[in-house]
Amino acid sequence: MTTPSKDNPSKVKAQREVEALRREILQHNYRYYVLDDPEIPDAEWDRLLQRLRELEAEHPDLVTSDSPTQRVGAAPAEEFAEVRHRIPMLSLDNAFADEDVLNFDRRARQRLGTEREFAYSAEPKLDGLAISVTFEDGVLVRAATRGDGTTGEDVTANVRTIASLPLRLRGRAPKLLEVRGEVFMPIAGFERMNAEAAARGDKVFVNPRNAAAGSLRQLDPRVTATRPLELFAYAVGVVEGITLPSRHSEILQQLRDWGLRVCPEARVVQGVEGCLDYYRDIGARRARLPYQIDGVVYKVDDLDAQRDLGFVSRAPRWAIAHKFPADEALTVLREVEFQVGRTGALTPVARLEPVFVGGVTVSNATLHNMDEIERKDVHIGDTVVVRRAGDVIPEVARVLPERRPAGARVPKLPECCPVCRSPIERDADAAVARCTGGYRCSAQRKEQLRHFASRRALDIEGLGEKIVDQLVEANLVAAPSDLFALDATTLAALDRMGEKSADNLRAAIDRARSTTLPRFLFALGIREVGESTAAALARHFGDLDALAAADLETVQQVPDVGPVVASRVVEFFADQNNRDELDRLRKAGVRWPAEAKREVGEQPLAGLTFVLTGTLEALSRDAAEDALRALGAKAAGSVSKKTSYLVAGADAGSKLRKAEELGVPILDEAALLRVLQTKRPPG
Ligand code: I6G
Repeated sequence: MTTPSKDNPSKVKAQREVEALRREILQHNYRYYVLDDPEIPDAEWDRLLQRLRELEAEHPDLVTSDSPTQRVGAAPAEEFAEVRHRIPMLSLDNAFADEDVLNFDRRARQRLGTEREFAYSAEPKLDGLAISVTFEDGVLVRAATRGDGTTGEDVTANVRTIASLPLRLRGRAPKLLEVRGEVFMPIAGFERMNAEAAARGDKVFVNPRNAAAGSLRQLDPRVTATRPLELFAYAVGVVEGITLPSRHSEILQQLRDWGLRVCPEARVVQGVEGCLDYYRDIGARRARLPYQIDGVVYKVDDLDAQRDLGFVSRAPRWAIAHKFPADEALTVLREVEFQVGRTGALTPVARLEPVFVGGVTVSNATLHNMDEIERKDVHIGDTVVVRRAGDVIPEVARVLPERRPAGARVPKLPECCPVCRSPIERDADAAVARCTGGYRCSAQRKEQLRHFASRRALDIEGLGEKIVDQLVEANLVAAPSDLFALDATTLAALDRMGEKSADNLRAAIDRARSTTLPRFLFALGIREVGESTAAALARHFGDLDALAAADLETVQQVPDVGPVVASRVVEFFADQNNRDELDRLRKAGVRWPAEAKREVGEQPLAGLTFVLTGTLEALSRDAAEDALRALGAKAAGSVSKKTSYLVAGADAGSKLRKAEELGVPILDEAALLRVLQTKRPPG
């Protein structure tokens, strides 16, 4: 709020009127958008806004960023800045059948040792885009897309144009509030917008979700402002300066009181039967809802129970998305082609007569493997059922043999790799066919490079699919070690690469030189060695040379490593090509701190639970949590009496206060680093 200028009575009067108008408009927006109970006609609302515009034009110094006149303020951007989410934006596990929901509920109650049924907060899962919106002292300051869950794009200027989203919260607002929700385009708005675009001869969007995504990624917020976007809030992220209620449903009510829209279908239901009834009810009304949804979400309503349940991998144990059955459509299978993956596995891909299914046009679908082709009795020329569920890759669900034309052919596995012409081998026990070309096959090289650079491996930001294709096709990169020799000039000469992006990619490659042994092992792409096996191998052997020298028996001593995985590991290090590549990577300067070798099963931090909050300087929160877990600790998301230590980085907020209240010992970043280096509990 601006400070009144005491010596100018007309200014003081104008300021009072401006503030009164803003309060009034905020309250009318709340009545209109949140309560769906407008108090005044639209024309009267327009008059209030017009009056505010006039006053602000007369007194430009009274304009504030949260004024309802300032929705389309910013000039077109050149690109979206990155925003790191202080709390990662996770995803939800999916349930496709009632049984999956029953299992979810049973597991959760077992974990908490309770027979009593949970109250669940249930709401539709909108088919839109996840968004994070931050309010400081009640004023909207930032909006970011989910991105990869850790880093999203700053779309503040565009999100500000969503008319129903308040630029200032109603009532007493916390110091800091991050709201999470879904941006979507209601069906009516989507149809109107597409009809107008078609009448102008412009491109139309294929479905409301794509339309919402395209609108949110507009560089010019004036364009976004013309798009009928909406936002439903469904959770909070970072919160400081307020104690939240103890149930999720109460948080939703608090969000409404602040003036945010929450899905009007949100309900509290009792137990798993209540969830399934809710699913059936929403399913029956799905086609009449004014927005597209692809399922419903259930969350354990009690936040203490949520905290105790925690997370598994990257999804909460206290919530699940119950999806509606996939959309299906009929089309004709024109051809079957084979794609080569990172380990040489050939995946048959159906080339289809394009068909509109689940809101998009599908012309390719997976057939998984040769056994599936046989089991489903697929013939080229068949009429097939294509199924698409949400973002999942479309698949050929079944064929209609009664419609099979004369001359339909059974797809044949090629005798040699369609990319490098090396012979094909079929795994003895499995349905998988593989190209034996290894690094000689450019398809395998491309996939291997993508894996090497991926976020959970060496995390080379900017090394996208198209760039990898070009690097391999131009023979600039044959193996991961070649990446480190690329200079910015070479990179800048690639398609879709400006000088700035080339510099950024060069810098990302440089940063990737310093990694950890678990990440490096995972990045090598050894068959059957996923992230957790890589971490177990690193823990057990301590360094790469010891692992490389180990025999089958020794590798099998690693917890959870059986004979198949062990033989893959031993084969990998026995291969001279792999050894040479490891030497080249070392020569290129790729380094990792030595993992202290620990005895089998030794977990020096076992039984301890750490909570990390605030910003860390030396390492990301993800990396710190991984490192703590590798030593046997639990990394939890919220502070409770069960927390052993809170690690507080810069700008730590409510968790720090809660830890102080509960007497939980607090560590700074230096103390955390000591724990990780000495591999001993603090103190
Ligand atoms: O992707 C989501 C859609 C809807 C969600 C979600 C949701 O609640 C209604 N809630 C959470 C906690 C997450 N994703 C991670």
